[in-house]
Amino acid sequence: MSDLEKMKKNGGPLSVGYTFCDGCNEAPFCGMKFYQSVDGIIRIEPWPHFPAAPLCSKAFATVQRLKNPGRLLYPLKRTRPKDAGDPGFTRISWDEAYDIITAHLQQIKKNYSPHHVFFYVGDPKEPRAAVQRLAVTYGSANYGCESSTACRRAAQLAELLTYGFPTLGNLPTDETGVMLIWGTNPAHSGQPFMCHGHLADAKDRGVKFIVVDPRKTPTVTTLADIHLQVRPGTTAALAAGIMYVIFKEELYDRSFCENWIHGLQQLMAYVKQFPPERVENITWVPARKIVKAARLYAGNGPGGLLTSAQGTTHDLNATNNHRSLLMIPAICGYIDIPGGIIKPTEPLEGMAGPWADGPPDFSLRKQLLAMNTYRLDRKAFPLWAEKMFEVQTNHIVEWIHQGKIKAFLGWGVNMMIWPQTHEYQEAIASLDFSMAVDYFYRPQTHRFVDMVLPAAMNFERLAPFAVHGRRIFGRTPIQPAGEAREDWQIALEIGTRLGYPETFFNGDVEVACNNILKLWGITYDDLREHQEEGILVPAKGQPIYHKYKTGDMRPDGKPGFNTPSGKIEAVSTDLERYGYPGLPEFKEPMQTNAEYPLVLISGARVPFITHSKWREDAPWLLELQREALLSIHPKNAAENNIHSGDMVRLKTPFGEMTVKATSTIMVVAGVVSIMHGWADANVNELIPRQFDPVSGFPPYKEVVCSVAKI
Ligand SMILES: Nc1nc2c(c(=O)[nH]1)N[C@H]1C(S)=C(S)[C@@H](COP(=O)(O)OP(=O)(O)OC[C@H]3O[C@@H](n4cnc5c(=O)[nH]c(N)nc54)[C@H](O)[C@@H]3O)O[C@H]1N2
Ligand SMILES: Nc1nc2c(c(=O)[nH]1)N[C@H]1C(S)=C(S)[C@@H](COP(=O)(O)OP(=O)(O)OC[C@H]3O[C@@H](n4cnc5c(=O)[nH]c(N)nc54)[C@H](O)[C@@H]3O)O[C@H]1N2
Ligand code: SF4
Ligand SMILES: [Mo]
Repeated sequence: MSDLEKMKKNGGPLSVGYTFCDGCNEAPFCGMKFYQSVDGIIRIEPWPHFPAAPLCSKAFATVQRLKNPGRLLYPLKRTRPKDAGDPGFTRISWDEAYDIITAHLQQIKKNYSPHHVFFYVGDPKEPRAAVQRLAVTYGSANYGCESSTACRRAAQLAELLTYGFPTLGNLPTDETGVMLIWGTNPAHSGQPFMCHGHLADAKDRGVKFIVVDPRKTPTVTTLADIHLQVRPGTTAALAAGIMYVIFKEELYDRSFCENWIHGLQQLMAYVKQFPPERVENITWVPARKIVKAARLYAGNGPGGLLTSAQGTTHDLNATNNHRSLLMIPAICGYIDIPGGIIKPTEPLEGMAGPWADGPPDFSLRKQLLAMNTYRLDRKAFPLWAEKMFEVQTNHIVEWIHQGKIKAFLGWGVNMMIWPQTHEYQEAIASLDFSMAVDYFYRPQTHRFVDMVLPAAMNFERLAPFAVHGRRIFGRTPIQPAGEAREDWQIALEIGTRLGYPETFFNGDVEVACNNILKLWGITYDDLREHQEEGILVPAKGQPIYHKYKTGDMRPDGKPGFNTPSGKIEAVSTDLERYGYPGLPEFKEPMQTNAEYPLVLISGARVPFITHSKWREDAPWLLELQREALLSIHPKNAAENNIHSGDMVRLKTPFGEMTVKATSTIMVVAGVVSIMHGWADANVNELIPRQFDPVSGFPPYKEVVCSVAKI
């Protein structure tokens, strides 16, 4: 008897359904199977056959979130002025909401230009393809997202400049001898089975691990043979020190380097300035450990890499820090070999990068490119604007004050993402019109907008479907609560009302999904027919390696890497073209001093919180941590007479706040760490509006600070 039959027999659930978890904003997501009775969804479990299976605490909490009585259920319109304190939001109909939005969009287009409307999607990535289509069709080049503000894109830019293809590294394979894990803690931030479980299996197989992190994370304690407990923001110096040893001891892959690295001699000359003893002074990592790590990595190939979307790019040297660590596997010749860093041979045709961004034809990438000259970030971050589809949003304050933006349309917006948050809140509040689509009313964001629209949750939506490798899965939504609508539906309906019913499929999300699925000759009905196992779009052949030799790395089919020189670029010709230094140079991070003796890492993930989400959304999770906690090393705690549970004043040169401290050896002495996203302890008010000159990223993990008991 199946589980379902057993439950039915006991008067249990009546139907099963399938959806994806959106708990950590990952896309692709983890699959969940749910059981529904007359009381709604009463049970979830991992979706059998789904590639990302065991679910974490957040996935189970999505059931409590679904039933949360505090959910947004109707469109809301502001009735009081922005400075009134209480916005006086009142319920309106969807018709009225759309009338207001389209009237503003049409007027701004007429009086200014379509580029004066800024379209934005936060970290919840599912709305992206539809919103990008909306922005481009309306005619705005100014579409940005959380990834182009503070997350994946700076690392991606570094990868494109250096390797010519995007990669955060790979999970180890049977061939891998050693892994370099740099600035990521997948034990807390990654999908449980997809990531940390695979690493633990590799450890059992005998793969060696080097983990670089200022904190003693569970990734360190479960995996590391060598832990390099680095001073935050000094990646380029540590990487140079490791390369110093690899070159000096001739452990590098000479033939690969000579044939495939552009600027090899300059790199060798540059890293000569970084003997391990000097690097120890800069990075706090003992010289002997640097030597040991270099020998372990270069001597036990093939070596893999796993690095972060953000651990090494939240500082003022973001691009070069990330570029420098990418050069370590490169000089060892670990690129595109079995067990090393691999560019997929046949990614699903039609996909450009992460699935959430949608296929180029659907997201209208060509049209977006054609409008490139109207992008607001071109002046401040020209190389970024050339390489990245999304606008770097951190200068939005200036653009609003200069009258270059008149309206802001956002899905999944959290204004606390920005450093000196209040400046963004005030700027967005001053616009002619702004709106945000969300699950909950978030005062820290919604107090500053004109309209808040209710989004259907993961169980309640059909779009988007999921793509894992070459396998595609659909879902079976339940009726949304109240008048909540799918993110895609909202974007498609706005587009339809703007006068483009065909482009927006008359607001029908299934027709929109079918428009994409036809790329692979299937429909949503086919996905329903193959509900549990999904549909595999077969590859034409076996994976191939050394694609830089075969011409499979470049769109023009010529041998080499997809960079201007055709080689991995130690010296980036693109950076030089824009007047930046070509080498991944080290830049001293902010200096501690008597007033600010500690370094602040903000945003190290905890397993049961995602950014600004998951506090009151699901009280089950709130039980695990009720308030913001500042981790401080016992030595620093003792120096300041601080005990776990004490309230302390955390101060940087840019702001201060009160927070509870916890004394732990998880952080290295000299560093304190706190999660971002707490509305009543928003650490980003303590971060300055200073930016890496290439990527425009803020220094979330670099700022100096002091901590005093109150
Ligand atoms: N100090 C510091 N700041 C950081 C970071 C750090 O490490 N340190 N990390 C940065 C990084 S990497 C990231 S990715 C960003 C986080 O990016 P944010 O965009 O801040 O992410 P969230 O807070 O998860 O989500 C934003 C809002 O989306 C809503 N939401 C959730 N799901 C959906 C959905 O499906 N549809 C809609 N319409 N709304 C939804 C949530 O309720 C929430 O209000 O923060 C960045 N900021
Ligand atoms: N539970 C949960 N999961 C999440 C998220 C979440 O908010 N909660 N967010 C999702 C998102 S949007 C993202 S981008 C990913 C992020 O995923 P990860 O990048 O793995 O995030 P963290 O777990 O914070 O790991 C980053 C590590 O970098 C370290 N670090 C800080 N500064 C430096 C430095 O200068 N050098 C080095 N080497 N390390 C440094 C920190 O101590 C931290 O342990 O997680 C995703 N998954
Ligand atoms: S790792 Fe957890 S929160 Fe993230 S998608 Fe999977 S189950 Fe959901
Ligand atoms: Mo992120």
